[in-house]
Amino acid sequence: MSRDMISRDLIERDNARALPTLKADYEHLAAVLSRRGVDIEAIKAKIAGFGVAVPSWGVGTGGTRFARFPGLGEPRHVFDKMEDCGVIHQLTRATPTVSLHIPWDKVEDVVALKETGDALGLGFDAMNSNTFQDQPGQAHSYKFGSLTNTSAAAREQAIAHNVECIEIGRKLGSKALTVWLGDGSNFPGQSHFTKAFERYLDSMRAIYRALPEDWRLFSEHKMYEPAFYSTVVQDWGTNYIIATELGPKAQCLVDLGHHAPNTNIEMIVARLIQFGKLGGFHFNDSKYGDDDLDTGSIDPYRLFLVFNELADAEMAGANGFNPAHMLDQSHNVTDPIESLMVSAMEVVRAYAQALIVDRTALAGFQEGNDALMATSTLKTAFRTDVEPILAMARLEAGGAIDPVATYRAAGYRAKVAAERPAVTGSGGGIV
Ligand SMILES: [Mn+2]
Repeated sequence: MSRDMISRDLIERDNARALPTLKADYEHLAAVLSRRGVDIEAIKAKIAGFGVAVPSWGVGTGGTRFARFPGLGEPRHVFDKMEDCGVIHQLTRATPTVSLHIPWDKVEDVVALKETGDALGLGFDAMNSNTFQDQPGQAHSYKFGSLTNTSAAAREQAIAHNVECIEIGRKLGSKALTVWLGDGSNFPGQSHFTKAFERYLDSMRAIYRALPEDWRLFSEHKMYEPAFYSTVVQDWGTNYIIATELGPKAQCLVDLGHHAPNTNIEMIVARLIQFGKLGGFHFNDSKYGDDDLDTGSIDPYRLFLVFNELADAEMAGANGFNPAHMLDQSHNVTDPIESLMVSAMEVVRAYAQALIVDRTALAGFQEGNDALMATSTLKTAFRTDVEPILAMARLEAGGAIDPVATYRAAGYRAKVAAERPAVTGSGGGIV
């Protein structure tokens, strides 16, 4: 039995109040789906088995390059972050793992961290390394790059840091390392594209060699920022080359915000699936750039279209298909716990909508070149309000029918605000 962050009595009281309406909605949706040949219980079972990882850095308030406006009761260290993640999972039952960031989450006692996760019912998803900023006292600066730095000593230091992340992750039960770096250039001519990429590949080969047998190495591409002229791992093409060059344990990580506006991300996802190189996701949403807004808050249809590809691959039994699902967001104007709960539910919602797409009909319309009916088939699924499935799955797993309402009723933020004095530099960040 997991340690409760929110009173079980409160959850049960709130749920009891909401249950009659949920039951009626669920029965209605069951009838609607049944007419389409969809078994609601089968969809609910898949939803119950689905999880998305919470990024440890997401439970602190983020910021922009202009300012950061701290929230109340922000986590002071990784143990506080784990408790906030425990709240999210207890209420949504959709976030069974946490994705840690080193060194922001580095602790002396890794065993205690593992035990905290166990007590809260939380596992550890991919480890994230950080060579995009200098740490106090480090010998070599990353101002001009890390894994691609022209200095061999700086590159060695960056490699050693990634290997350390693997070692910490092993003790926690993680099975993957995500590498994102800001290496690139701000001026034409500043960096030799080919030499920089050769250095990158050599560094990543050294990290790959340190991977345990059952681990995966995710490389994450990003078009620009912090480098504004060129970025070494700038797009999925370069990312695919990396994963192919390194070997079978290397796969590509797709952060939805790391593309040019209007990029057809779902098509990138399909390509990576086809060639066994889709490692996983950082979910978020954006209007202009790497905005790190809440998942599904701007373009929920795009999120659905991404999941349409994922559900298609899952049902087709695509070779090597096992993507990691993680959130990667920065919360500036909301309570991060509320944003992460809502975002996790948006991810699950997109998955549920994708599961009810009539794939037999869609395939027929595609073969027959019936564009209108093909796209209508997707829209029919997208327009379906699947909330009763999500809510019933949460309820049956011990979560809240309405997680935000129950969270607010619990007064958790006020409670931790009293316990946690405001601190700066707790590692809330934008990655
Ligand atoms: Mn990311």
